[in-house]
Amino acid sequence: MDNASVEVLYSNTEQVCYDEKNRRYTDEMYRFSVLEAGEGLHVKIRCAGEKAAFYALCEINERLRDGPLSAGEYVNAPAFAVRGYIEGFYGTPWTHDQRLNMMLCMAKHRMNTVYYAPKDDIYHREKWRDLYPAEELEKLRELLGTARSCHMDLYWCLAPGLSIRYTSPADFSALLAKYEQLYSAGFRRFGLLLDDIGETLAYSEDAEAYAEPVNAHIDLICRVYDALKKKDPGIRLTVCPTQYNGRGDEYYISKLGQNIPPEVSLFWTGRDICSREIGFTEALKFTECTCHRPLYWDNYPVNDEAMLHEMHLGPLIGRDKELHRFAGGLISNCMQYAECSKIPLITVADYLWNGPRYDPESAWKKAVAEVVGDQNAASFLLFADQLRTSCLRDENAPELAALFHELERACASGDAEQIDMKKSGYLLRARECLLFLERDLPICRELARWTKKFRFSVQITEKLLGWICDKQNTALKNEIEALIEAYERDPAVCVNAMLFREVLLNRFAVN
Ligand code: LTM
Repeated sequence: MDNASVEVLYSNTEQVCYDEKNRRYTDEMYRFSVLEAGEGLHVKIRCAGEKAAFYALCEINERLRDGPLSAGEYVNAPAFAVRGYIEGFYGTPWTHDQRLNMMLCMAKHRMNTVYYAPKDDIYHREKWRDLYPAEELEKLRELLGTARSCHMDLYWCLAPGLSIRYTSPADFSALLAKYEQLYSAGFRRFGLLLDDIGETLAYSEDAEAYAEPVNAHIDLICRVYDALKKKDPGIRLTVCPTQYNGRGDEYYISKLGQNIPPEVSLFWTGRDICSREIGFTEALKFTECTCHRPLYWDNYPVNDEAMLHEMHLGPLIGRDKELHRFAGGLISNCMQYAECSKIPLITVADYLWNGPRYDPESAWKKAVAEVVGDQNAASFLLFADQLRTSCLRDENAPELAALFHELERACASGDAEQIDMKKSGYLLRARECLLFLERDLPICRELARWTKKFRFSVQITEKLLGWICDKQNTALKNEIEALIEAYERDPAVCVNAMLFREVLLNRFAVN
């Protein structure tokens, strides 16, 4: 902000404000007045503390991207109290720099929570008993420092469930020693993750002592929480249960929830592992049965395991606008592709800040512009349009489908100018996009597999655009069919070949 003066007044000695709209106390609410618009801008921020002042500045910056600030009063507070992401996927963990960079980016979008839980960090899961070597610990310490400086709560998580003996005093000591190591590095927020482990107790001593896994899990959670609380009453603990999706009234999750302290947070992925929709009635059922508000571990945009051929670039959709009233928070599980994850994550941040006013498509366009740059956004959107397939939706490439429709119409009416305009407009953007994707940038490197498929898709589209107005050309039709077959052999998910086939089968034809 050039020629601007910003004044911050911390107005509440209790460090919290009452947010009428969401009916809760929060230290994240702020007001600011813009006293002079245009040149010589003067902004006065009033809030409870530094975190809210930081959020006010983030909003001011974002508004300035769209043009000058209008004079007036602005008041804002987040919908969800807990807003964040988790590095909780299978696959190559992010690098240290990617982690730092992601945290700064998401803090700017007013997320406030990060979970460190990469399944393939061996010290997190496979070798959970081993302490971090000094160099690794130092990186986690630095991560924590950055989290503090940008007002993020960083949770460090341990996943001992693959091999722990619940009855073993040695294993319990190893578990505490690991938390102790991270406590000494400054961590005060922890996770105990029991997802993706066997559904029966593997050791006979455990089976004898506990009879069923849920009893072992309750006992472990209570012992860990007690020990950590004794060390420091200020610590926080989040648990991921073994049954982490469903209706919320099942035996395991009800018993677990009812028998662990209410202040321990409980992760829940919704009806499914990757839930297409998350509604507030399900959240209510979960709360009623477990005595905990669900802390959603939202498996979007993650694309590991069975989803590894998909690239999830679309915006978050299918989450109830009022979910914040019934949930403890929402934590979005990311892709191993850090740069690409930013696009959907920015839309998640928008939803979490203001669910009732969230508009997926406009949030998405802004996110794309931020990540790839304003000058590349229009052409990149054409590619991103083809990378929407995920657990959230089956429909893909609505923009391309619309183009086929428009061209059919233009050909039917013999409007040569329209035909030319449509074709050349699309192909120009596609070529611009391919030029961008060839650049040596982190996001382009991450997208390489999908770029290859997109190049193919553009080639088929170009031929189809010719064929729509030249349907007697059977040689061209055969050529396109052969190309579609080859296209389908590449497992990377881009436009569904069905769309191309529908054009060839005249499903878009105008009668
Ligand atoms: O969702 C949970 C709680 N656990 C795992 C994640 O680590 C994994 O990334 C996702 C998506 O495959 N599915 C899981 O079950």
